[in-house]
Parts: sequence; C-alpha cells; structure tokens
Amino acid sequence: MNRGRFITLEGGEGAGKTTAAEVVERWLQEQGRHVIRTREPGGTPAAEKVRALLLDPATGELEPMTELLMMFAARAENLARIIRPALAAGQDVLCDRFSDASRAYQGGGRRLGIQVVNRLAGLVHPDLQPDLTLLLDVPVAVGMARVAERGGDTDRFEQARSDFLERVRAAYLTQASLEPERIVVIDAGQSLDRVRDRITAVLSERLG
Ligand code: T5A
Repeated sequence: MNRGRFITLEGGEGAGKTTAAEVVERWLQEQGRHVIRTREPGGTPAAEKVRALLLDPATGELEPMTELLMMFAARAENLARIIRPALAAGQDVLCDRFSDASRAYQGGGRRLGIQVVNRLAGLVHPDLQPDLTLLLDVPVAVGMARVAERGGDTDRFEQARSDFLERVRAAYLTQASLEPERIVVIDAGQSLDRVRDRITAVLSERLG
C-alpha cells in the first residue's frame, strides 16, 4: 500500500492555521482521501499533557533546551501513535505544526539555532519529512491583533514579546527559502477568502 501524504501547517501567532486546516481537510476529502488531523505539541493523551504544561502561562520561563526537548518528546509520541500508523495505512495526515515550529520558535525565537533542532529532528524522525508544508505568513502586529480580537485567555507563547515573535517569523521565512520544494509561503495577511483561494490553488498545483 502507498504511504499517505504528510501535510503540515505552520505560522506565527494568529496566522490563521485553524481556518487553513479546514480548507486543506475539505480539499483532501473531496479528492476521496481519508484524512487524519493532529496537532503539535499534542495529538495523543500524553502529548496533550505536555502541551498543557508548555502553553500554561503559570509554567513561567523554561530553559530553551527544556522547552525544545519537551516539544520533541510530545512529537515522538504523536509520531509513534498517530502520524506513522496513519501514513502506513495509506491515510493522509494533516498536522497543525511540526518540526518547523521548533526551528522557528526554539531555534529562532529562543536563539538555540537551527543546527540543534535539526539534530533532534534527525534523531526523532530521520526517515520522515512533511511532503508539503503551508507556511501562513503574517506580520507580527497583524497576528497579535487577531489574537487580541479573538479574545479569551492567551497562552505562554501568545504572551511573548514582539521581538521574540519577529525572530520566529524570520526563522520561518529562512527555512522556507532553504526548502522551496517543500514549504510554500501563503500571504495570510489577506482576507480570509483570498487565503482560502490561494491554499486551494497550491493544493491543486502540488497534490492535484
Ligand atoms: N510551539 C509549537 C513551539 O514553540 N515549538 C514547537 O515545536 C511547536 C510544535 C502551540 C504553541 O506552541 C508553540 C507555537 C505556539 O505558540 P497553537 O495552538 O498551535 O499553539 O498555535 P497558535 O498560533 O496559538 O494557534 P491559534 O489557534 O491561536 O492560531 P491560528 O490557528 O494560527 O489562528 P486562528 O485560525 O485561530 O486565527 C486567529 C484569529 O484570526 C482570525 C480568525 O478568525 C481567528 O479569530 N483570522 C483572520 N482574520 C482576518 N483575516 C484573515 N485572513 C484571518 N485568518 C484568521
């Protein structure tokens, strides 16, 4: 049986990944694909507990390496229990964030650098990379305004300073420039309708 396709969504805070996920899932289903949706950190009961700790503002400051290792610990669980079995069964997997988020947030934002993240990725998923990554790119101020408008409690990362979020954005864009075959940058500062249309066009072009 052919392995399913592994598609990831990335972006800074308030970029609109949730909306994008719905567009991608519907498009794949219209192609007759069985789609498994998951997210990181999270996706399994244990990984969701790690997520809760990582996102809770009450956790306070963590050593950047601690934060990175926790992201990869959760990822190892998600890979073993959700992602790999689904791909092996021929199902497509749509994952809200994956190792590019570690490159951007811990590598760039927390200044650990890309090499250390790549070494962990090489240990945890040496044989598996996303087939397609949609990077929803939005200026930091626009994303944060959306988060504020959405209301509700903000998590540990949404409370980060804008210079941290600028480094995250820059690291994402650098990664996209290094891997243009895998990572497609979507201008997520446009209206929702335009973002939806662009995502659909990219999916047709890359996976149709
Ligand atoms: N993290 C994660 C790491 O640091 N390292 C890692 O390795 C990993 C895996 C996870 C956090 O963990 C960090 C990064 C994250 O901070 P998360 O829930 O995945 O948290 O990430 P968030 O960015 O917090 O997810 P959100 O659900 O808050 O944001 P979304 O999904 O990007 O945005 P969404 O779709 O909810 O949109 C936000 C608001 O904007 C509106 C929406 O309606 C919504 O109200 N909106 C638009 N408005 C106008 N025009 C558009 N084009 C719009 N698109 C969306």
